[in-house]
Amino acid sequence: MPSPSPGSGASSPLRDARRSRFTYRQLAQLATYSTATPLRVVAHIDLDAFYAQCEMIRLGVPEDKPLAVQQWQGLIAVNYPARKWEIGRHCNITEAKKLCPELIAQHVATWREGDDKWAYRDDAAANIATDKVSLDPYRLQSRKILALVKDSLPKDLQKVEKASIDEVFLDLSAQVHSELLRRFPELSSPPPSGDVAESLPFPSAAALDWRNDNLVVLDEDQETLDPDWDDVVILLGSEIVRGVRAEIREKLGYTCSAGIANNKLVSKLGSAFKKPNAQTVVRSRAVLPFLTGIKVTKMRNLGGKLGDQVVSTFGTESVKELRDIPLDQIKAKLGDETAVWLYNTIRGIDLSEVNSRTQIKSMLSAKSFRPSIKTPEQGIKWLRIFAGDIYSRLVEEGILEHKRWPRTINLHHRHAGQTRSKSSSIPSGKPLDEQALFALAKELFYQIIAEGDVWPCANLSLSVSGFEEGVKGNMGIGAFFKKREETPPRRSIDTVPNESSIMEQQSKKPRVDKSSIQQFFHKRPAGDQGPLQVKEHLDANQPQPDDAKFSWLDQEGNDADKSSHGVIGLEDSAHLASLSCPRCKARFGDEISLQSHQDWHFAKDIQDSERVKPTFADQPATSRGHPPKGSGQASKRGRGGSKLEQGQSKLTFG
Ligand code: TTP
Ligand code: CA
Ligand code: CA
Repeated sequence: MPSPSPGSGASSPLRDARRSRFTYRQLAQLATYSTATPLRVVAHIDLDAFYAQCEMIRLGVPEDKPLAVQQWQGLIAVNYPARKWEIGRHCNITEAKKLCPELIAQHVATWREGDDKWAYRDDAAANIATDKVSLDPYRLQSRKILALVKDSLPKDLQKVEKASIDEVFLDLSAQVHSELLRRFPELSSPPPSGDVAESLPFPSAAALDWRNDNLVVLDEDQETLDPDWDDVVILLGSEIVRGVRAEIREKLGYTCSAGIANNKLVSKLGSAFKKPNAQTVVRSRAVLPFLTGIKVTKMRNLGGKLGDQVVSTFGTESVKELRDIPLDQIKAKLGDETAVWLYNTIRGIDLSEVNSRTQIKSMLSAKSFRPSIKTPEQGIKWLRIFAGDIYSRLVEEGILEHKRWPRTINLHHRHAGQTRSKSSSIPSGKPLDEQALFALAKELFYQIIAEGDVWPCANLSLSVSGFEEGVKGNMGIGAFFKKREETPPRRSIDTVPNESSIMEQQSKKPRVDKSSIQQFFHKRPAGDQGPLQVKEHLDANQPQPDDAKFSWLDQEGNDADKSSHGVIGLEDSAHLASLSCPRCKARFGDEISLQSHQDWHFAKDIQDSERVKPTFADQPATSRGHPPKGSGQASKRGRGGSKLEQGQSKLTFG
């Protein structure tokens, strides 16, 4: 970490008669990543136009050239040069090319029915019926970036949470604590009174050098307050983040944006505040003014139904106005738990932990068919691809080293708006490879077919779940198999996903205020089949998945309804007006693009809501907030890791 410039940085202690607002205890808590200390430092890093940067780096495209990543006729990522031409995710490819004829449009890589590996194909856009999007290239880059972030932080003082394919949270508290004691040795002495509740001496640094950080500007009277330790720690955090970003840039070529604050909620809003290639520091004194400028519906978990309900109930989107409403009044409308959570959120209070042990809990590979498929042979071809896709991610999860192992395999089949599902235990005692997965999938498929009335089929999804930890320490492979054999395998359990099965899974959760939370959780609009399937894979009891939900992005929608949607012509402005995302109001040129985008929100919701849960559960009941589950649109497409380090995953077709 660079040292601060003499005289202007966070250094040069001189005793000051004043006392800090912070105590010795709060300082000490930094070293243990306590969420209770107001001095904690959390950063959120988000890659700029991520898929677009991946393609630019892969193709060696100069940085100033406009480039977009195409999925069928839509765009899923647009680089910043192209954004200058007013190209965005709302554009379809024709519209984008009209706006900027020089636009480089790179279609995402795809698997193709009957082919044994994913590839970048010139004709992918025209082959929605036979191709399935592969996000493996982006997962690979994502992993490289994550590994570099971890490498650039001290091994024993890091807490890194992968928050999505292109985001991480860092809890920098322990590293900052250590750096603080190094630069301000007087802080190492015990409190003179021996009482850890004693206030710290006031920091001597009168002015902090924020370099080119984007600082949230405050009223003059707040700015004239001398910096206290909360300002000093966040400056140290910001220096660390600058270093991490520089590493990513130098070693891998990517630019990213970051937010630094004292919790996840505010750091995430901070990283989005200024893009690209910028970092925004939100000091604790700036939190309230910072949030005042943000609409409540832009806040985490408030992008969906819950946010809409808040706006309609209280008649405002303004965080500032919502803050004027007394807690009791919010409780009366939203129930105690949601009210407390909302009350805290609009004040920038978030005690959720940065969780470095997030684990994938299910993996899913799926395809919606447009047109629907009509024969078992067609289905089998896709099952092969799914088995290969899932297996490569299992390898990444450490299945070859027996680190983690799924216990259940599940196949969903959609016909005439109805989803059928079969699952079975994955037999123990022999290695689980791609062929074994394929064989299990076929078995389930034949069981479904045997029930009759299954064609045409609009969607197939294969998933594995129920991960177990494998061998630890010196246990040999024999011990591993023995252990597994002790558990009798479950076979062929019929499960028809429906609201009740979802409720069952939900009901395993620690009890929460049903009236308030669950109503935001499951229901999607009638007739929308997608989420039902998705929720089938939702197990709120499990630890948070990794970027699993991003698999949702490669499902080409997974919505049977889509097979009937045509792409809507640009000139059809009446349709266009209706093709806007109800969440973020982004507009789309066709329904498939809109659906892909909504799927993305959907996946993010689950991810966000799952991530906040453990901390809420840890809190005392009285102060417990809650993650308003998915804001009514939650779903999860299980999927997770990704594939082998080098190149492409090979599928052996037999
Ligand atoms: P984002 O981080 O939301 O966006 P971005 O990285 O493209 O751009 P920004 O600079 O504003 O952060 O999403 C990360 C990747 O996820 C994005 O590059 C492509 C993918 N994605 C989709 O596939 N569909 C979507 O609707 C969205 C929002 C993202
Ligand atoms: Ca991004
Ligand atoms: Ca992101």
